[in-house]
Amino acid sequence: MTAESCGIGEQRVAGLASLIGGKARIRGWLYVRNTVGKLVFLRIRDSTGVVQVVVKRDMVGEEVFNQVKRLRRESSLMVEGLVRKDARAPGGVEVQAEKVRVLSPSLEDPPLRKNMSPEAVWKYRHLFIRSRTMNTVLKLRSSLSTLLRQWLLDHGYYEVSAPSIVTAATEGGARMFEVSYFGKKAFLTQSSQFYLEGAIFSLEKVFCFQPSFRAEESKTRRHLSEYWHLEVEACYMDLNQLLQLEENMLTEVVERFYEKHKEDIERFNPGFRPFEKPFKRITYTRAVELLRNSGVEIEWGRDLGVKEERLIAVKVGQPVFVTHYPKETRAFYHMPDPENPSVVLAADLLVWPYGEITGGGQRIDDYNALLNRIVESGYNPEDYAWYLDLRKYGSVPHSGFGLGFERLLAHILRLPSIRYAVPYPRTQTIVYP
Ligand code: NSS
Repeated sequence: MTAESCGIGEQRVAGLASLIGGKARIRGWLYVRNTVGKLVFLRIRDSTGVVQVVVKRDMVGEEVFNQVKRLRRESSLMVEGLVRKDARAPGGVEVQAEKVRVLSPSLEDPPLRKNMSPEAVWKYRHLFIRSRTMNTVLKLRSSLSTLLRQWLLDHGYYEVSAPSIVTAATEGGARMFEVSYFGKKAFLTQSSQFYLEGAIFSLEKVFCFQPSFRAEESKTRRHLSEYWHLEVEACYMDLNQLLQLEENMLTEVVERFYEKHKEDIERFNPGFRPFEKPFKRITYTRAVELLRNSGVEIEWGRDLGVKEERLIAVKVGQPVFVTHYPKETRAFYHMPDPENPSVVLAADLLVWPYGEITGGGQRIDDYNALLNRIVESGYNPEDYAWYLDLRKYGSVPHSGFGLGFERLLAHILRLPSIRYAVPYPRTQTIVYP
């Protein structure tokens, strides 16, 4: 019998408040069970919320009542009944069950508790994502990625796909996962940038949103071995225009995201305010001065670590672009500043406490200049022959950036680690489930 044929519309929990006095059928999972005398109170969750269901023996019959009384958490079930107003129940409504069907009883009590150890949280991640907290995080994640995509599509960018299995490093070879590829050595991609650079010569403005892989041996709260990377690349764009693009995209998307999910966001991060334009800007050289004035010992030429990035975000205000990094701290493809070739036209966007959430810059667009940098950086130009081709056939000035999607989400929600911003994290210690 379908829901329609018995005259009862199938409902989601969140929609029950509009059905008070009427009948509904819901399907979901048992969240909490309480027996009080001849009544069993079930809290049932679906993707939209939690509702209380009252089961009475004389309404559902002896057999079903006894089955429900013993039901373990996470059993899946279907309930039909009358929707009643009840100010004490979650969501302000209660369902008085007339019919209960257990779709599949849990075979054991699930290993989910309120205060689980971090080890257990990751070991049972496949079950833990059923929690109300993770349900909200995953919904917000889906919404934020949609808004970012939509913004880029609305601004004339095409989404392209890039391979995950590649033959060369973009960000330094030591941090690559090696794969055996039909007897040859290949790697999981660190960034799709080079493939996007290839695509601009066809589409001019492109982006991709897909995983990047980093074999970094770091157990910090801001590193994943596999993270979702939003990368954007466009023709005829210089560093200033790139920063403008990042600023516009992030302020508009985050504002829209905040408006749409204010209540949820504030529950995670009561102090959150959307980004405001213009973002602060500071050169690397000025940042070093500022750090030194704050008592940090740092040599000019050394890359900034997370502690330094945080301090800059606090001192200058956030978000802040740090620009014009020393050439040696950045990958070979960055364009040297014509006015001071010891620094490159690159910029990282820093926030507190995660530090860098985007990294990007203007690319070297001259064939010989790129070839020289590849050699100077100790790479084999043959490994980059196709990338060099992009400078051989109709090169144009161009720029792009990459955004660590989990870092942005974790920043907005103030999650304790970016691991919580992804359903199934991959880190140095987590590769299961
Ligand atoms: O290494 S990046 O700084 N830059 C690139 O990969 C460029 N090829 C991107 C481009 O211009 N198309 O990484 C970009 C961002 C960085 O700012 C972080 O927010 C994020 O990617 N990122 C990470 N997120 C999570 N975990 C790890 N390990 C990680 N590494 C970088």
